[in-house]
Amino acid sequence: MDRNLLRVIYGDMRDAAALRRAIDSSKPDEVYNLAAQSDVGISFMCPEEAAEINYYGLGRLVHAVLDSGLQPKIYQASTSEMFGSSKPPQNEKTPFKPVSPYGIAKLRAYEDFVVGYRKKYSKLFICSGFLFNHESPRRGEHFVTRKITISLAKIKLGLQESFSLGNLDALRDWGYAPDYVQAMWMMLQQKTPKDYVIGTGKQHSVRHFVEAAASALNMQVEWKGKGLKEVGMVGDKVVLTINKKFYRPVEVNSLCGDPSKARREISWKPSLTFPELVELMAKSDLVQLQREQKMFS
Ligand code: G4F
Repeated sequence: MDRNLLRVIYGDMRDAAALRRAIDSSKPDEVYNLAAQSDVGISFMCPEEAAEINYYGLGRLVHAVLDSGLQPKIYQASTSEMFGSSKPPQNEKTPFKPVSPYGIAKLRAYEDFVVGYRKKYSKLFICSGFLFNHESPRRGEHFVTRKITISLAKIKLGLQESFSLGNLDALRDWGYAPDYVQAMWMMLQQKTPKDYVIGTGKQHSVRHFVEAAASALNMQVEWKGKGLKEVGMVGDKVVLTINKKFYRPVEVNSLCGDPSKARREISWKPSLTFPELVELMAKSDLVQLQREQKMFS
């Protein structure tokens, strides 16, 4: 990328004046609000921060746009966590039943500043994607997918013996992050603002993700025991244990997006299957670690 095309403006979702300055000085055609306290587990520990950034932050941003007199199109990152305990498959008509401070803050932001302000300010173009989990080799290491791929790659190279997870049976709809960024852009190219579910339509358990990532690295995981005593073995070695500190106080058990509306109206579809995504992530971590090993040997 040409570095001259990118200008970083310092700011904070908690600072209305900083947001106003960012809008005034960049005069954007499109604004993508991806800023969030995005770790669901952390939101149980820091619920005020979730509200401050994920709810009030969007309010400050929308007001900065309204006060500027400019009319950029705004994309708000909503999330499958807003569906919470609603049964899958989830689509745009599914009732929202969030169970985490993260999901609740995102839902309030959507209801007040996307749906509410769209009615209140007729010239405001604001829309939202209900994005299911989107992953890539760039995913933060505290999210479960990347935690699994990097840990297994380290185990494969003899750099680590084992790692721990929480709930292995949670079901998620995992897709490839660049496809989801494409969907956000497509939403803003529409004439009228509309909201879309973006997901692959397929769900897998955390357990299945572990098995697929191990298999991409030519390892086979076998499960022994039950509950907190369950372990994942490769050959005669325990590579995975369960630690209750990684369980959430309230879990969203089953998410699976129905992206029919996005397929129909903006021709969006995912480009990678689940096994392709897992393999991409696992092999990327393996290659990166091998490169680092060579550099420091
Ligand atoms: O990878 P996760 O932390 O993602 P989660 O909670 O589904 O949220 C992600 O996707 C949402 C939808 O796009 C975003 F809105 C949100 O910002 C974030 O990007 O956890 C996935 C599942 C959960 O059920 C969790 O309980 O994995 C389970 N899990 C089991 N062991 C674990 C672990 N999650 C983490 N982070 N770490 C564990 O050790």
